[in-house]
Amino acid sequence: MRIHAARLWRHLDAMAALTEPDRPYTRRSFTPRFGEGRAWLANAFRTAGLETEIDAAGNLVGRLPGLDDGLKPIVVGSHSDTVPSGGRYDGVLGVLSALEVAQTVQAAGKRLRHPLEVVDFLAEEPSEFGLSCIGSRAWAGALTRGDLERKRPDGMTLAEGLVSVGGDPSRLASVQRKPGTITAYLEVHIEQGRVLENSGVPVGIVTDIVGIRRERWLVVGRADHAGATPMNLRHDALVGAAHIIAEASRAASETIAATKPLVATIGHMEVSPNAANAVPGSVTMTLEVRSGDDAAVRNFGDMLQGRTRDHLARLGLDLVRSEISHALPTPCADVIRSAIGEAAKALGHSALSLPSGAGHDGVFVAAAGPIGMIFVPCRDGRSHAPEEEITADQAATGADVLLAAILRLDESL
Ligand code: HGY
Ligand code: MN
Ligand code: MN
Repeated sequence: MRIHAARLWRHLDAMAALTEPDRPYTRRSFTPRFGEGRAWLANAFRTAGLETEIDAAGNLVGRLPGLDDGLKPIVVGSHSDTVPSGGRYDGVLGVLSALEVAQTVQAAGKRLRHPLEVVDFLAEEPSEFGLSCIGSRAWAGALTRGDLERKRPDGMTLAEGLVSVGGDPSRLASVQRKPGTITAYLEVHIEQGRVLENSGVPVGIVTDIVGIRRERWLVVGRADHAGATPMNLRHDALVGAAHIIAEASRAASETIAATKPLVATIGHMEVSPNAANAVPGSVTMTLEVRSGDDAAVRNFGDMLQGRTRDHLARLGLDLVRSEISHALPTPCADVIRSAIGEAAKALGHSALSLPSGAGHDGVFVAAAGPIGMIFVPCRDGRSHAPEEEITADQAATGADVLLAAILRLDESL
């Protein structure tokens, strides 16, 4: 049994067309464009014969019953939201590969032993509410009351956001997937790095998913007139922020040769009053730290604050830090990694094992059962950019390996 490569590629093109026209490819969660993508997916799920609903956490879930509905479901999926001006394949390749598997099984007249669930998880990318993996976080029972009260810039709360996409914040407990309630979770994703492409290997077997910590850093100085304020009397928050950013990069670069290197990024910043003729009075930025070493991730902020404290004091600046989110490094299950390796081999593809430097919904789905991920190469390792590119063959390989791995796990678990 093989997937229908042309249909998968056609579906990828159809979803790529559903983007903010001036910023391909942008389908930000909780926006009308995202809603268009959801409508397309829900229709495709139903057309494929999946019993389809939006769960209380805003996830789109399509179900195929199994021969033995007493068995826990095999879950496959990813996310259809994007970062701004992001990629054409990040996330949506996994959702459409999962749909393709369901369509292929249906067309073959085969009924799996296990129920099969095809899922588009809500808001895997950091949303305007400042939180990522919203739908899968709810499955892990980790979406807190405080999270639901988070507001995005226009004042909408996350609770209201969930309702806007068809969820129901009052029923989140009903979607929690307790430990042992899924047989396996598998996700196809582009590597978003260069290892597979540089190795000339078409299939990646993910060993573990990196841990990610995000903190809000507020640098407080004093807004002043940019012309009338002498340099020695300024408390310029952006000068302090620049020092923090440079020091974060230096400190993270020192770990490059570590067994589990750490990366640090400050990719989001708001300057106030953000005027050419005003000395910046405050800067709010997001410090993001990732590593397979959770202790290093947890300690980085304190270390960085220590390294910059004197410099900020000399500038007369204060610093206010707060945690946004902290996700643990998550191992992929050996049983699923083996099934992926056997599937690739049976299909005549070479495969290599590698960690994921990107975060994924599997980090939260792992609370319910064993997870695994299949990577396919992307050109020059580019992602989170419009240049993200894969070939139809690479897309088909990922979906074929997903199908073959599911058939193995369906028999063996
Ligand atoms: O940020 C990530 O690692 C993922 O692409 N959301
Ligand atoms: Mn992404
Ligand atoms: Mn992704």
